[in-house]
Amino acid sequence: METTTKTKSRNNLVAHVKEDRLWSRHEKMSEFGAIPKNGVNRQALSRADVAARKELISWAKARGFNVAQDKIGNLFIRRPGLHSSASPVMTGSHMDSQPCGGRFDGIYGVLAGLEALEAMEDTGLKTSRPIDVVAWTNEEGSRFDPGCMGSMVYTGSATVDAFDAVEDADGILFRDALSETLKDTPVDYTRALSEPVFAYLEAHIEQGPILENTGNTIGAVNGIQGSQRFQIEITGKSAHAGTTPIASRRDALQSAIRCLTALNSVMQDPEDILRYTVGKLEIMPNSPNAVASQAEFSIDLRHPNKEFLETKGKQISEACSEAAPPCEFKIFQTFDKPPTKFSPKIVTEIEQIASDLGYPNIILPSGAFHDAGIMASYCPTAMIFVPCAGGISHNEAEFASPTDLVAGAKVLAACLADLAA
Ligand code: HGY
Ligand code: MN
Ligand code: MN
Repeated sequence: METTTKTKSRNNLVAHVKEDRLWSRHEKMSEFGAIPKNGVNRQALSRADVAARKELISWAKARGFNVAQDKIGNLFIRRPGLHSSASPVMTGSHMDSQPCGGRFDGIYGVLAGLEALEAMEDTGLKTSRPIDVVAWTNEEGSRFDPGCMGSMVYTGSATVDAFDAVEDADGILFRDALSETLKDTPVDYTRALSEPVFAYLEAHIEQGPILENTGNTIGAVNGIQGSQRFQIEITGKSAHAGTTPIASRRDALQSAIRCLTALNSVMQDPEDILRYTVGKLEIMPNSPNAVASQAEFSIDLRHPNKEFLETKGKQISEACSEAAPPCEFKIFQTFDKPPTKFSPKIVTEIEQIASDLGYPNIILPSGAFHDAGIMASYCPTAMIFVPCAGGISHNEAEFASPTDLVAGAKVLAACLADLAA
């Protein structure tokens, strides 16, 4: 008898998760920071980010949910439970995007979470635990390095002022952009950092081709590969392009080229599992007739094996110490997240619910990092993936279908209801 009531209430809840409401919210959100070719540039704490936050708050308030913000700008939408003092079940993701980002990376997890809360309101579902939808500050780490600042500060793996002095390309300090955002975002109250969380669940597009290639709608994500990020600064001496002999130059650009050539051979992986990316390269004074005095480049390094990743990370300085002279170089490590394992119990629950709802599903690891990677050491955590076309992401062409998006939101809603029961 008990199971049929539970199944009935789950089917009723899932039936109230609405594809068109979820899709139209994605369309609205893609207006904030819209760029050509259907992309978004909604970088952390930008005006577009603040505008998107205000829109989200207006949707939450329209349903009578409470909205709070903590000191690092994480935004929380709360649906109360019968036991208001019980630690909440939390879901969400990030609203900030890459400079040439897509309309689904991050924002999907926030909107799927809101959709789940709306469906619970529509069915009058009572949960014993409160449920929070969170929008984490600066997951991407493209404007302000590193990523996952909001979740790292929330969980205590970074202090609230750890990133104050981080500057963006225009010299704006993170601390100043944050205080602007906190001032401009209308919330009901300020939430404390590091409040306990019963469980955390994040819905996200896969950002890879596995679900699409295997014909699966739902990915029960069991972990995230390890991820390290570095900033390398090479210092030479600016000089006149016409009068300075090559032999006496300290050319930071030529030194960077030697370092990058050396690093390309160090980072060779015949199995093509290591992910080594140099995405950013800045030259100063960047003038055609002045020898470069400074070259700065980023390194993004990822691998599922902790020891292999650490070994590769350590080889960066060896490669540069050989290649950089006669210029000096400095290496700053800005992010270091070993491989993450998610909660097997919640992963199984996601698989079970997806199968009950008739969605083909598989277990898979995540190649991309997420705030869930930070939350995994704070509370039982897992992720739900949905396919994205061609696995394309961090690109304006990123696309996920309304049917796949709502499938993930239905599984999420059912999972949240079970966890908060
Ligand atoms: O870079 C990442 O893995 C994430 O998409 N920000
Ligand atoms: Mn993301
Ligand atoms: Mn991303």
